Amino acid sequence: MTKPPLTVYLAAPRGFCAGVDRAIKIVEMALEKWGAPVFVRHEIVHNKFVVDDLKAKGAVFVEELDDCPNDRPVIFSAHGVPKAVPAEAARREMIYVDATCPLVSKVHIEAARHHENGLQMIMIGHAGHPETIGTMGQLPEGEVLLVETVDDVAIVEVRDPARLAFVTQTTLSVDDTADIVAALQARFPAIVGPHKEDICYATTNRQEAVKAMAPMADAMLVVGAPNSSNSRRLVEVGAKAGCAYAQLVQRAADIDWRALEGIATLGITAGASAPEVLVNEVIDAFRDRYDVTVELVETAKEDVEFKVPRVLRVPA
Ligand code: 0CM
Ligand code: SF4
Repeated sequence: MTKPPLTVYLAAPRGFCAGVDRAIKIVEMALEKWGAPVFVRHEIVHNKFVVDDLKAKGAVFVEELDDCPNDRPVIFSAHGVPKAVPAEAARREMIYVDATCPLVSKVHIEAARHHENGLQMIMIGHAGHPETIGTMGQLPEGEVLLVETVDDVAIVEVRDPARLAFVTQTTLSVDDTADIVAALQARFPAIVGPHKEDICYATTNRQEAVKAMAPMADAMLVVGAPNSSNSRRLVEVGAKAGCAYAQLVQRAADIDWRALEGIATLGITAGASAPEVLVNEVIDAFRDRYDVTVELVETAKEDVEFKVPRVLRVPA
């Protein structure tokens, strides 16, 4: 039986970013250095496949430091942690390694600097996301106000409108965040902040590629996890850019074949925490059913790399 033709538009850049790559390597290095078990506070990156692979090598994933014994090393995830977490680990004399992405650490430093200058902080982010919890946790309780939407900006109660600064989560929608920043600047003209926002290069580039790909595709799949903020934003960006069906899939088994009946073009991308093997698994599943031609939709080239410490040092 002949297979129907399908053009697959493959977004570039897609998949692993420099921060994810570094965080995974840090866990692997810790396992080599200290042997199993090594504890990891929170999923090192938001991907079950990555986590399961590290579990098989001897990593133990927990949500809180309280769930770790004193005498085994613990690694903090790429999303960052409140200041109280390393402080507690030090108090318990634990070996800990911080795998926070340097681009998240940069936001932590910004927030601390504004606070030292006497400015009240507003964070644009999603409530409950570990990165938001980590960034807000750089300052004393109650010092950072969270806004999630333009509507929140209208009701946020600040100490002094003349002494304000903002930071953002790194994995937000570029367009939605621009609207929130504009609303903040309209209500608080003196507010201080980054040039645009703190969204990272990887988030920005993956959204740009989706914007180029989505209008050409009958349907679009984003390989990524439901708890991955940057992956979920890619689905939203795809739908907003005009793709009639944009869906998140963790791997090939999640594909809803019935929903895809009759398509002639398909866009595929992957969140910053999704390994390329899962992208290939999804493409292969389409090859089983269609005569697939792959076309790359490349909107940027990335060469960002973050150094992994050569030796994992135990904090003094
Ligand atoms: O922040 P997000 O939920 O997108 O995390 P992730 O693990 O899916 O992606 C990488 C990162 C960071 C910080
Ligand atoms: Fe760092 Fe951005 Fe990757 Fe998050 S998505 S780990 S901020 S490079």
